[in-house]
Amino acid sequence: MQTEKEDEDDASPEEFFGLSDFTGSDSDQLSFSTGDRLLVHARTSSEWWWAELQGVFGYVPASFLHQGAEEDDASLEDPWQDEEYFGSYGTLRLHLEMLSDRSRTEAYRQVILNNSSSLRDKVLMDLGCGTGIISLFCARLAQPSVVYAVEASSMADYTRQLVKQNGCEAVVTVLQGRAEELDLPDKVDVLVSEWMGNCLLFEFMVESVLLARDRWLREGGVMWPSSAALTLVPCQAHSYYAEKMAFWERPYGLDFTPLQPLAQQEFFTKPKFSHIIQPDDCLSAPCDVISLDMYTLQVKDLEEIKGQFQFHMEKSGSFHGFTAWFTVHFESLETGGATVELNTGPNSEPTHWKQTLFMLDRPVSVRAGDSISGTILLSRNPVWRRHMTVTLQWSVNSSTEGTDNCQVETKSFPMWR
Ligand code: 6LC
Repeated sequence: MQTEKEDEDDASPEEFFGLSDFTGSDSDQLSFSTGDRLLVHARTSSEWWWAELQGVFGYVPASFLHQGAEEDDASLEDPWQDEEYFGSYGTLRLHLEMLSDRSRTEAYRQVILNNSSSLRDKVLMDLGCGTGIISLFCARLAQPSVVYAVEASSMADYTRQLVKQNGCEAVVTVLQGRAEELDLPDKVDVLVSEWMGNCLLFEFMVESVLLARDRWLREGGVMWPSSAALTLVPCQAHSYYAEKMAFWERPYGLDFTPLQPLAQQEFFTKPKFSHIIQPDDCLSAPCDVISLDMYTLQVKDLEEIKGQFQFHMEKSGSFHGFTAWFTVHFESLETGGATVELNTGPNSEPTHWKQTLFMLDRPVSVRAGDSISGTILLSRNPVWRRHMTVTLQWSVNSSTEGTDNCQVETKSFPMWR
């Protein structure tokens, strides 16, 4: 054992290369460019390593580095993981989940129905049409001249059959392929898509939508959804905490607390998808932290999206973490028509997205009147383009104790790499 430890300490630094440019945000961090050769002296944590670049030392984000100048795993594998991604949409499981989600599917149906007269003779694109439900709603509930139903997965074969089976083949044209490689005879008047992932952006299908907008939406055309927002709330999560963390305190009358650091690492490092937050577990009113305008949003804006929050506790309780969800809006094309909203939050019908829970390492007691302020940062993974890291930074300001106790905490949650 002793010799192994010594070997580790004496280990010479490992050579890594910059995968993309990184600009350090403080003097402890080392800035570098794509292709720079760095020497990693210590893998301090799973995310931050202590490294050297031309004699200068600092922390670097592990996800921005790769070993071996050319043959890195991302270049062997596709950074979009399209084979796996479109492979999974080639089976029924996800389509069943999406179609069974009534709030989601009904929201799109309502949009078409509310705008049916404005859609008359229009050219539409349904990007990522899956089984073609939105395109079929368009053909059945309105009279567009054509609907281009674009689908990259092998489901497109079946979608074509479904279009025929439902007598919509004169209007709906199914195009199998990636929207990025599409060729159309004309631009479209309306670009409709259901692109939202967990925590709004996960999967980054939104990039395909933005590229299609820039290439295929005519001047003055319509985007559905037209805008999107990410909402956050500080919350309690007693039962999840009890199930994954408090459990180790006294199972079968024994003390298993030495496993708690492991539990924290295993259960609280990544966010919990598919959380259902009870309105009662919200400690304050929620706050929109990020708003996206689907007309002006640019692909490059997706690399880093920042938001701010300030919450005022409405009740006392245990602050276990933050819960996030999103809302999208569909503008009306009819004069005086109402906007349609698809809200995936705790006060709306549950959807297949449910909510996303970000657990703190340890709960903090808060009292009514306290406030929690801070920032959220969504950083897209520089390599794995469908993934991102959510970094939360916050401080709790007590209403009863002095103002000198507001320590700033920070935690980064990879989703998934
Ligand atoms: C819905 C995703 C659907 O859109 C799924 O059927 C997938 O194969 C398709 N899709 C995704 N990206 C593209 C693209 N670039 N070109 C063509 N089809 C695409 C995702 N919905 C939720 N996550 N809810």
